[in-house]
Amino acid sequence: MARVRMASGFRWVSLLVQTTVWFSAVANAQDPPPAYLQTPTPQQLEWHRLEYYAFVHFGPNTFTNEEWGVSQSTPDVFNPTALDTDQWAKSFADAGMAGMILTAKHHDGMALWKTNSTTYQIGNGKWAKDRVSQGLSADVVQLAAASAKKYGIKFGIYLSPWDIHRDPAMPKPNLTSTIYDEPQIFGDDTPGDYNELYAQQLTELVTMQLDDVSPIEVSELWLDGNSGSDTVQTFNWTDFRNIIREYQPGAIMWGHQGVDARWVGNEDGVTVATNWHCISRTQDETHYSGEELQTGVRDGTYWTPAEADARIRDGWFYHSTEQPKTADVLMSMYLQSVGRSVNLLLDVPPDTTGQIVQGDVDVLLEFKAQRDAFFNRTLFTPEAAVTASSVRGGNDTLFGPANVLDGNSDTYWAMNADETIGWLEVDLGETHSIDAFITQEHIALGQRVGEYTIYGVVGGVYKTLVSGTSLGYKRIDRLSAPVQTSRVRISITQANATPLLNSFQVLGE
Ligand code: FUL
Repeated sequence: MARVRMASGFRWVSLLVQTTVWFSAVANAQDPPPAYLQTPTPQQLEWHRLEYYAFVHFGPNTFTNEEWGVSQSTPDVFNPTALDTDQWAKSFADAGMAGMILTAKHHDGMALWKTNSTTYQIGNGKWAKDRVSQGLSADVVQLAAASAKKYGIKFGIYLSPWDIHRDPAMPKPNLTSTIYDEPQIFGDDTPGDYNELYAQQLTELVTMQLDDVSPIEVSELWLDGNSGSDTVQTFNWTDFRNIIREYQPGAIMWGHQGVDARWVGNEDGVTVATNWHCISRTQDETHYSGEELQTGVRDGTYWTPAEADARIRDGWFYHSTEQPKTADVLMSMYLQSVGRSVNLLLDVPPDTTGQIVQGDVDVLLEFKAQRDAFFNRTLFTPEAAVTASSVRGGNDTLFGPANVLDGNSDTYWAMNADETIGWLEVDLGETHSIDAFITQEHIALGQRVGEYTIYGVVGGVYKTLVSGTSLGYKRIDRLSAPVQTSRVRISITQANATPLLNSFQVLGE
C-alpha cells in the first residue's frame, strides 16, 4: 500500500511539475519580446504616424519679398488683403496632410500673435488695428490654431531662436526712434537675457487660449537651429523643454538634433537609403554633419527620429516669381522621405492675400490623387496564405505572420526568441504584376533590422527584387519595372535583436 501510495504521490508530483512547465511555456509564449535599446515615447510614436504635414511660412517677409526680414520693416508692412486661415487648414486636410506648423515668429522677430514680450508684433500694425476695430481677431496664431482644430488637423508652432530684431549685429535703420527700437539682448555680451524673452514667448504660445476659450493644442514646436549672424547666443534649451513639457506634454520638440525629433540634414525633403531613428548627441553638443543627420546612429543613445523639411516653391516665404514643384517631383520626394521612415514637412506659403494660391492647392491635390492611386493597390488581404520560418513560442495567435496583414499597428510577427534571421512568405494565390513593397517594423519595441531582401518567385525560382538595410517605422521600396509573381518573401538577413515586423504589403495589379 505504502509503495502504491508513494507511486501515486510521485505521479502527482510529476504531473504538477509537468503542468507547471507547460503553464510557464504557455506564459512565455505569450510574453512580448523585451524592448531593444531605445524606443519611442508614446508622443513620438504618434508623431511617426503623422508622416506628412505642412509648413506655413507667413509674416512680414511675405509682404517685403524677403526670406529673413533683414529690412526690419515696421509691422505696417503686414497687410493681408483677404486672410483666411480656414482656407489653409481645409486645403491641407483635403490634400491628406496631417497638420500644419506656422511661423509664429521667424528670424525677423515680428510676432504674429498678441504678445507682451515685444512691441515688434503685427498687432501694432495698421492691418491688425483695423481688424480689431471691426471686432475681428488679428492674432494669426490663434486663428490658424482654431482653423486646424476645425478641420481636424494638428497644429505646430515655429518660434525662431535667432531673432534679428534683438541682434545687435543686424542693422535696423527703419526702426530707429520708433516704438520698435528695442533692447539688443541677443547674444552673450549684451545686457538683459534673451533666454527670458524667448521663454516668455514660448510660454505665451503654449498656454494660448482659442477664441472659444479652449486651450491651444500644439503637436510640434519647431525650434530652428539656424542663425545668419556672428552673434553668439547660448540658448537655455533645458528651460524651453521644461516649458513645453509642462504645458504641452503631447508636443514634439524639434531641434537641429533633438530633443524629440531631428533635422534630416538638408532642406530638400529627401534622405539617404539607410536611416536610423536614433542619434547619440543632445541639442547642446557639437552639431552632426548633414550626412550624419540623414543616416542617424544605429543603436544610438536617444530615439530622435528625422523630419525632412522641404518647399513646394523655391523660397520658404511666398514670392510671386516662383512656381510650385510638380506632383511628380513631390511624389519622388515623398518616397525618399516618408518611404525611408522620415516625416515630410512640406512648406506651402500663403501669398499677400493671406491665402494659399490656387496653383499650389491644385498641385497638392494632384499629388494626393497620385499617392492614392499608388497606395490603393494593396494586394495582400488578411486572408492571404502567409507562412514564416518560425513563430515566437509557436504562438501563432499572438506572434504569427498573419499579424503583418491585419492592418493593426499593435500586432506583429515575431520569430523565435533566439533567432535574428528568418523569413516570411505570402502566397497571392494567382500571378500578379507587382511593383512596390511597404514594410514596417514594430518600432514601439525598438529598431532592430539592419539588412533585408525581398524575393518574388518567378519561374519557380526565388528572384531578388529588393535588397535594403534599415527598415524602421516605414519603408517603401519601388521596383524600376513590374514583376509577375504569385509568391513574395521577405528575408531578414541581419538584425541586432529578434526582428518584429508590424506590416508587410505588396502593391500591384
Ligand atoms: C531655416 C531658416 O533659416 C529658413 O528661413 C526656414 O525657416 C527653414 C525652415 O529653416 O533654418
